[in-house]
Amino acid sequence: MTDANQQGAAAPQQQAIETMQVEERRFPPTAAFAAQANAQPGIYARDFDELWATEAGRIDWFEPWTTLYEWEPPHAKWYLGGTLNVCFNCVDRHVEAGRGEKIAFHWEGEPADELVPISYVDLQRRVVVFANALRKLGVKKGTAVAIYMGMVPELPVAMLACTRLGAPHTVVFGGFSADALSDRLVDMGCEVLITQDEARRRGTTVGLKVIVDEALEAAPGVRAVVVAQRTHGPVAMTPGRDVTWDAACAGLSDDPASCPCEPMDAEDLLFLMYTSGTTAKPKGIVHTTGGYLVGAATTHHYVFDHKPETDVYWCAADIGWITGHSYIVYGPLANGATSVLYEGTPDFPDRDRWWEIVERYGVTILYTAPTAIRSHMKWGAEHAAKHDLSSLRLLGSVGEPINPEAWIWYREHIGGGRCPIVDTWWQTETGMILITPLPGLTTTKPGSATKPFPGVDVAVLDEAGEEVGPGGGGYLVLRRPWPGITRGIFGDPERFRDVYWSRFPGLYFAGDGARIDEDGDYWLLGRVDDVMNVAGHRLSTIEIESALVSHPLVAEAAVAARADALTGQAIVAFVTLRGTAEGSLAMMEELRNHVAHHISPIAKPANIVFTPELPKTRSGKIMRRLLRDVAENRPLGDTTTLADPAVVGELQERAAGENAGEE
Ligand code: 7RM
Repeated sequence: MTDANQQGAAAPQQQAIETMQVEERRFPPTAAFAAQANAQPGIYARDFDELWATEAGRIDWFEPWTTLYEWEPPHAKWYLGGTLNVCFNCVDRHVEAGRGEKIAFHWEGEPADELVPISYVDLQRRVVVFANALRKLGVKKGTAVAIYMGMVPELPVAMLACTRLGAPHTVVFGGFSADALSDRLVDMGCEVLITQDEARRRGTTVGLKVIVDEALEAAPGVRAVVVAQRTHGPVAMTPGRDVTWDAACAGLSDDPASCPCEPMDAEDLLFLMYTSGTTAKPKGIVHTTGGYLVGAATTHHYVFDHKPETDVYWCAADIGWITGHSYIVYGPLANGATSVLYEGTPDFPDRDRWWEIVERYGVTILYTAPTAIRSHMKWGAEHAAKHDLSSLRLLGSVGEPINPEAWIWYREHIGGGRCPIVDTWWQTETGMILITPLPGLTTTKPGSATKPFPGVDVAVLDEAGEEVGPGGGGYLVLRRPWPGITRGIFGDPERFRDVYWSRFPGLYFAGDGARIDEDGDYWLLGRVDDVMNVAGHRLSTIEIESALVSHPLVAEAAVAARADALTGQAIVAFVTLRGTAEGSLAMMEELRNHVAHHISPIAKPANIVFTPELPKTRSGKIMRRLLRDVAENRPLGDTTTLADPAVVGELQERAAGENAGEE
């Protein structure tokens, strides 16, 4: 604490966010990968208009577009005048081209004996029947539909059936609370809800329909509920409103001609994806049809170096997150991919489940989140070592900055030291990957998302809106539109301007901090709301967390600030240890010194709370806002989107204990 104070008094800094981490490891592409890569030299030099006009050719248009884009910040439109159908592009055209027998999804249930290969023609039949069922329920172009399911085959089928009819959907994470669900149903004006009886989770079942029934008390606009029977568990059915999936589909045609793909305008609403703000009501992020699909398909092709004939691709995210929309469903299917779709958790029945899956299908491309990688690190490399992972040729990361230690572990223990890693930065609002290595071209650095995707114009600005030079930290902005950019917040244009466009007028402000290094590579520093101010130094969370994670006994760490009389704010670290290691005062001292040595005494946590789990969202992001509340002994804000709400209660107790110990 005194170190920080002295340093702060001696050297107040001008930077918007200070950076201290030095990472010198470099991983250039191999010649063999480069030779076969989808991204070839010259791609970064492509003209913006040429690039997005040419890439639009990946998609089949019913009517060709006439204007590439229109841009009047904050409003963007792409491929004006074009008409298309997303389901046609993701399903029908592959069948028509003779690729109907190709596997679209290797679906695998949580019970390991449920393996269902779904070919493109199977997918088409399922989608057509279900679209016919929705039509019978009165769904047509423009009808808002909600989907509240786990990772069952019916989930992508329901999404594609909606897009076939031109009905916009919102997918709500299976397991969100009744309140979270009803807020979204009401905000979008949903008339129909598609769900399942129960979801399977870690060997037990979680009732979804029972949550739906509670949610619908507050969402009277929903007039029909379709219930897929995943477990055939007992559920209450409301006559006149609820119908099982099978009953809704009974006797209906699976002939594509019986339910043609609705031609949609490029700018018609495709879906809403709600993101929870801190306390305010969730924002319905709008995505439209043409630009979104071009953006998802193009980035999926180049970033994952995807080869439809030979790759087995696995994005191990949940479809209820934007990552699942763009990189399990729409991007990969538009590109005719063969994917793995897995229902369960990584540690059920055992901690090698994922590696068993990689071996079973010969997965070549794996895309996951740092939180999952850190869990596997915590469990130990021996689980991966039991399986043949030699099919893997490319690894991806998304969702949070990846700690360099986790990046190296992923490369060594999962990628066998031979696979390029793409650390992909993007958001619900961006719809598609925007900052990423291109495998075969980019020299990667652990912890850096490296370069903007071709055609994407990114900058890092200081408080005053000036560009910061190499090495400086600041605010990440986008200066030009891209096809997948959100068209707004559903029903709330003012909030849209306010949240994203008012900090730097005319520029899209992502809410993230970033630094650019001497090579022009980007290092994401986390949400600017999480930046801490210690004795006049503005510190990002990631570097301190990564310093902690680089200690051999630390599995995972998150830092937050609490008020401090001397330094303004003081850092509190929440640390999960590996294996059987125990927290102690000696351990705390060791970790504080470790941070001091690895980055700077300024960054030394004032205290450390040891905890078996950190509070995370369903998509695995650490909720530092809640940690701030815990560190400050404040009542907790909204916890409804937590993966496991019990975690914070326990944390509060531990933090109270630690604080008492300090005094
Ligand atoms: C795709 C997704 C968006 C926020 C974003 C960042 C963080 C995502 C990375 C990352 C550093 C990454 N959509 N984020 N990817 N930070 N490096 N590769 O996560 O809407 O759920 O979240 O996630 O803070 O603003 S999201």
